[in-house]
Amino acid sequence: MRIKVINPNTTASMTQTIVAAAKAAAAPGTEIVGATSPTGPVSIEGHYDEAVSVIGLLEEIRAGEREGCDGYVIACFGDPGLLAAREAARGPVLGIAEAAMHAASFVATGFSVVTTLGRTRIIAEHLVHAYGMERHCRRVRATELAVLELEDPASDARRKIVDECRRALDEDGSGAIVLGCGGMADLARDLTHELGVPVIDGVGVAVKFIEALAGLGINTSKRGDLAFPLPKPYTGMLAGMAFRSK
Ligand code: 5HY
Repeated sequence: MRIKVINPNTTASMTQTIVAAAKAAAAPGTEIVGATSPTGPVSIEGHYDEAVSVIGLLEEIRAGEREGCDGYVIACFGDPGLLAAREAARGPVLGIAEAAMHAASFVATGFSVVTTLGRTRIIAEHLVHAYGMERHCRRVRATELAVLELEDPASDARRKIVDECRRALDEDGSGAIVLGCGGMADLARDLTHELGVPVIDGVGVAVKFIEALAGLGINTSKRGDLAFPLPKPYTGMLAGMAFRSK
């Protein structure tokens, strides 16, 4: 099985962190193909960044269809372009927010999300509602760390994340933590041990969920809204994004 793990921001070093977590989770025989978006923002920290990042993401999905990929992981906590990616793909496509929230709901009656900047909190809160996780998500918390500070040793990121996780466990009545950024993927196992509760990274979970779905031959439905996009002319700088009939 070949699973493509796509980092929708353009920071290749963050893709390395994400791919390492995906490979650590993958079963023997599962090939992980890592990809960094070829165009767009170095980090996604708001609605505009997210909207622009979707083009590069869809380019990687379309390339994956040519490369014979069986499934896809969107490794950004806003799950940007998830439904558009499902239209373009035959196999299952999972966003790390959706995957992590569902996994958390299997192991705790309440979880908190710990994410980066406060301005992105609303994006995660919208996803909590979109995925029907209101009854499980106690709170979305921000560390006020910029996404790229996660890679900066001088930012003291790990301590700030641990402190926010502890506040979530003490104040929100949560039994699990969902890490709110692909760039935090390398922290899950370590923080689970340190905090004594499930600390969930959506990259690893999404890989396992796709192995389960694709392994059972469960692909994205091509009936209705997730059918392949209708072939039509596109004009201007995105003319090449037009779909041709299958
Ligand atoms: C992410 N941004 O996972 C999100 C995190 C966030 O570039 N990768 C990003 O802050 O929403």
